[in-house]
Amino acid sequence: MSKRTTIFFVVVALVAILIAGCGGSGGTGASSAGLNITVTNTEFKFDPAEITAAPGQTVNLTVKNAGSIQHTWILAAANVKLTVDPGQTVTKTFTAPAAGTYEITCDVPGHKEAGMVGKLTVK
Ligand SMILES: [Cu+2]
Repeated sequence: MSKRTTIFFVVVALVAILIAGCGGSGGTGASSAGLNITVTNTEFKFDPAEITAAPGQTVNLTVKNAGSIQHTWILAAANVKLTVDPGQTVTKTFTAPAAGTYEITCDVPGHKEAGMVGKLTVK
């Protein structure tokens, strides 16, 4: 490989890195972009149990109940309470609160104790 060819490939690689870098920062920097999250409830857990959002970000939440009894998905910090019957899917759009860590629970008696606890991390 000649010296000139080598320089050409180094320049191409650098441009590729720059383009990739711009795309990445554009995606994470836009906190106003909606975040789509789908959670599946079963006995007795949320999947995923832990979700992450940016402060003030619009969150389009979908909660499915794949279990055999009723469950809820509660994020008190954002005033969200979804009650989902078995086989049902419920959606809700809410605004992520300020930076912090918030608890998500199912308030059907005994479920939280059985492990229906999740976490929203806002950062
Ligand atoms: Cu439950």
